Amino acid sequence: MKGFITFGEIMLRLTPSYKNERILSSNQFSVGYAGAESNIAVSLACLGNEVEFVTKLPNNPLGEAALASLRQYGVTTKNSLRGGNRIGTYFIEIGSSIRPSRVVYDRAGSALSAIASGEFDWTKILSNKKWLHLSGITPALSKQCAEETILAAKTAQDMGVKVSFDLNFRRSLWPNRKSARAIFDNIISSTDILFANTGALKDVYDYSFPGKNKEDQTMLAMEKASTVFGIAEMAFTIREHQSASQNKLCGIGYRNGNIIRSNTYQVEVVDRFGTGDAFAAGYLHALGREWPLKKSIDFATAAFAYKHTLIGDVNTSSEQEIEVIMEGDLSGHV
Ligand code: KDG
Repeated sequence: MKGFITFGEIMLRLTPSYKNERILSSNQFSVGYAGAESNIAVSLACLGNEVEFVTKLPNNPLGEAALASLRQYGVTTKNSLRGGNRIGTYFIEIGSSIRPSRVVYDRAGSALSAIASGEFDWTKILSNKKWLHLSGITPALSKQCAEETILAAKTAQDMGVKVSFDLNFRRSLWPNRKSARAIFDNIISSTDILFANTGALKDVYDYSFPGKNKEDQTMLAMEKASTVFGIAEMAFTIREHQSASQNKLCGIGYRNGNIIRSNTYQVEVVDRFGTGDAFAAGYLHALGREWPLKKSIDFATAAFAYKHTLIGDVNTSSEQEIEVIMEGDLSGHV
């Protein structure tokens, strides 16, 4: 068995073409195609892995362009469906100093959100695959997307395909936290590796984690998650805002009760979108390579840091490029 599969929505990403311009006043937008799970697929492909992305896109040039944007990096899409009315779209306004970044979704009724039961044959799609990656965004898109995400996870588990799940809680996509919780619990029961951060766990599960710094809080969160969910492997990110454009980053890895902190990076934030995806892809790549926990979490965090410096959602760095910046540990506490 080999190769990764990711399942989710890839969208048309529109960003004002001029730096610091607002969505409201922009009359020129830069085009990209992205989505949490497709970002991970591209990143895994750039790191040298075999990876397939599964989705549904309209049978029009926008759907074609979205798939082509993945194929250019070597991501295969043979089980992706064509049809439905429209591609999901989102607009991003990159923030600066006192003005936060902003996302406007225009994705209701997208081809993926409107899928019907039975459109994806998960047993066929997952045959001969080693890993399935899912995120908390896809089940938020519609009732059928939630059922499909749960079915994909359960089928993978039954077939011996490892499942990774990134909590990726997007508040604006859910009616309330309770509905997210019920579905996440279901997916997590089939999950081998969990990606998250303390903020997401607090938001969804209302947990609080005392601790003198973010590292202590994250370690407590991981211990709690391992007890509550029975998960043996997790990788969480930690971010400290030093200023609007300077962040200090690290990651914590948890494997069978062992917890390890990664190297620390200070980055100038060019574009924060997709940084968690770069982290998850880095960690999955490390798992595929069977690296020890310390090297795995260091690599994932270096990929996380690298993505902050790139415009767009996708981390296109190679294994060698990430290894070069792994030398840059600041060794401070976050
Ligand atoms: O993780 C980055 C994603 O948030 C971005 O690519 C858009 O998939 C997206 C979403 O639904 O927010």
